[in-house]
Amino acid sequence: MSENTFDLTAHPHTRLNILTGEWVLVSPHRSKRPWQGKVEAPALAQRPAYVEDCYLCPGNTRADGTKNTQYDGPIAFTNDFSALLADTPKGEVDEDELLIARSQKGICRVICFSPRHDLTLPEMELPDIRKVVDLWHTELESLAAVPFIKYIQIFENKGEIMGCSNPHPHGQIWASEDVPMELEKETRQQRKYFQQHGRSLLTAYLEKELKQEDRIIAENEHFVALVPFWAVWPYEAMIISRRHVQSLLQFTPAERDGLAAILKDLTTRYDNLFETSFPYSAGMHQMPFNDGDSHLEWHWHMHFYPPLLRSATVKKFMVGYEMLAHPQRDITPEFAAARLREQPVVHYKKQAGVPA
Ligand code: H2U
Ligand code: ZN
Repeated sequence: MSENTFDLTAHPHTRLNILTGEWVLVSPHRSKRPWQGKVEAPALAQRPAYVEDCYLCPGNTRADGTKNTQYDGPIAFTNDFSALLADTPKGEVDEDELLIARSQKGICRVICFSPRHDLTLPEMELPDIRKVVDLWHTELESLAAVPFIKYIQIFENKGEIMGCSNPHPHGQIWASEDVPMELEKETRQQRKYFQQHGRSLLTAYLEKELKQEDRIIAENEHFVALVPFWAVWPYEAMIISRRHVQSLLQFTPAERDGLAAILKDLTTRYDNLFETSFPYSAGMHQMPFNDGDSHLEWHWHMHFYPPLLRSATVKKFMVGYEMLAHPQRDITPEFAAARLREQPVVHYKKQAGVPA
């Protein structure tokens, strides 16, 4: 190929995130820099299945004095240190359009994925991950029944590096009175596309990705895991439902099984990549609730934002140009997808014979 022919695999370029309308700078030529790969021993140490002073283990006392039940599947409870509260008084501040604030009501929940302190999603058995999907469904349903709740964010911070406070496998749900910024952006972009083309943005995008194949990580009958064309984090991924549904509440039992399976598949590949418990922030995006709109433009999906770049300890920093201008990446999304695609779907600890 001539030096002057624009090539996505060789020349610096920007890519558009069609879900947010934001751009990322891709510098593929920089990943050709020589790098003496840091090889680390795989993290094989098992944590104990129960820890006496863990706030989340069954039967233990939480930070606020509440005693956990002897639970044997996933459980949810109201966050003892909720960032949003249901009884916040209504109010607004607007000082000459310069100092603007408004009150925000909400509900925060914590979900323990398993009674076992030592398991993470990829190490859990499929039927147990399916129970987490079912609990997300139950929680979503009951929070959506609260009239003042407009958006329900289900997410997981995994790993110390992501600020996760406790290794016991858990996630969170924050439900708020307003639709948060990321969701405002995604609603705007999806609505524009749906109005212009009469089908969901992610239906069309998924069709293109399945045809091109080079950013696909894994797929099953109901879901596809891929590295989005506009990924910012080195191994960023999305799970997209093949069916255009607005929320998790619309998934059939077979789709719930499919979601559990693709979650196990993707998170196992992540752990296998650097033979470590792969840290990330992940969460699902779906329609806002209780705003009188059926949000047909919305297409359910999950985002995974992992910080690791080259090994279990070398992470990407979002600094400098990225804080001041816009995000940048070196390895291409296509390279990242190929690395994840080639990973085995059996967890590396299982391969090494570490007892579960
Ligand atoms: P993170 O690990 O993502 O920080 O989530 C843990 C949440 O669990 C955190 O929001 C809550 C914290 O407030 N928590 C309780 O509600 N009770 C406890 O006893 C410990 C932690
Ligand atoms: Zn999204």
